[in-house]
Amino acid sequence: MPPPSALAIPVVWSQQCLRHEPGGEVWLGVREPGTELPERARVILAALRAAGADVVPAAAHGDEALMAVHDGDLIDHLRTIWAEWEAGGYVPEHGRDRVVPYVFPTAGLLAGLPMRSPAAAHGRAGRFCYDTMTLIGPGSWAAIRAAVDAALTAADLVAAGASAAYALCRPPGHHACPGAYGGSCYLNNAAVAAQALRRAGADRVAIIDIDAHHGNGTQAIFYGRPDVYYGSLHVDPGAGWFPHYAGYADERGSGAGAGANRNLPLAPGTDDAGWLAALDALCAEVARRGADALVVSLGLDAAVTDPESPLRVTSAGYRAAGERLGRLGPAVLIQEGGYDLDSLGGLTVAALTGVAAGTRAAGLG
Ligand code: SP5
Ligand code: ZN
Repeated sequence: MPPPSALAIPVVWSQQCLRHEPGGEVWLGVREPGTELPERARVILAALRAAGADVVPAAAHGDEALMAVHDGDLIDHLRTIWAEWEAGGYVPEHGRDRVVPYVFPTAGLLAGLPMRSPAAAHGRAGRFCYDTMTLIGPGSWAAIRAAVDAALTAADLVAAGASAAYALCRPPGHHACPGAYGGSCYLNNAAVAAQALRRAGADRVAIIDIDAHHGNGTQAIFYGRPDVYYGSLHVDPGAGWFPHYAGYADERGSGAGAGANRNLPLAPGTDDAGWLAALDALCAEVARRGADALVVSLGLDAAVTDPESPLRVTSAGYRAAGERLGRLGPAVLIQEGGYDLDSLGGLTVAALTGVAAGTRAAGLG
């Protein structure tokens, strides 16, 4: 028996998630060291182990849920582009040791022409990647796919009756769209988990995204669907923040999905009080609409210590958020962003400790 103080939420993990080494990110034309590092997963795992959490290995899953949320040609591209890059000689001939695009087939470039599949790997890269910050190297695919398996394993645990399960996904996923990747994300782990819960029998799934950035990929995947609600609190893209083109309050879903999307953009500098008030509004909407299961995109980058966002949430704020989310229902928690290596472990433990308290208070487990 673990001590009663042990963190009672299983942590799903695969060592493969360490194999993605982006090797930096090209920001405004210059390659920088980047912040989405393997060390992020190491510090989170160490903190959760120290808090007494059980670590469960990610189990291999088939592609069914993945294929339901992403285009097959994006998945094929991610699976094969590194081998093609290597075979194409980009490393020895040009000194390019990662896949990074340079031409993007924007709506303006195509101007009505059909999408092509460029012959050159360096031309094709921009068909699927929408920024220059999301590089691919030799171990990337193994990690990308392992992160999906971790999300699916956590969804299995909740579908089988666990009150909560956390997947330590790396790379993160919420910026990955049906047919495009970016924002340090490749495949959308949270969307795959939500889809798996639907297949396991949940009629209505709610995704709440508390990463500091808007989850434009998750929004895009479910924008026209009424069965998966997406709600996000994030730094206001209109104030100049990534992803710049999505995350505005007037994006409410389309067609059958109208009303099932909610964005609460927050001013830079928002602290615990403002952030939790926004979260309360999202939680109230989910409770009002009803949901059979919850997926949480758990980014820790809203923290005051984080270098990638101007939000000012404390560790106590994350614990309080976890408690609110835990009260809402059985929850699959998916690791998203969070980049300050010194505080990241403690923030994750705080959030999950709150979730465990919330599920206990709600009598869920
Ligand atoms: C999952 C997640 O949190 N993705 C965040 C991606 C947003 N990255 C935006 C990066 C903007 C440029 N970073 C500035 C680096 C300056 N040295
Ligand atoms: Zn983020």
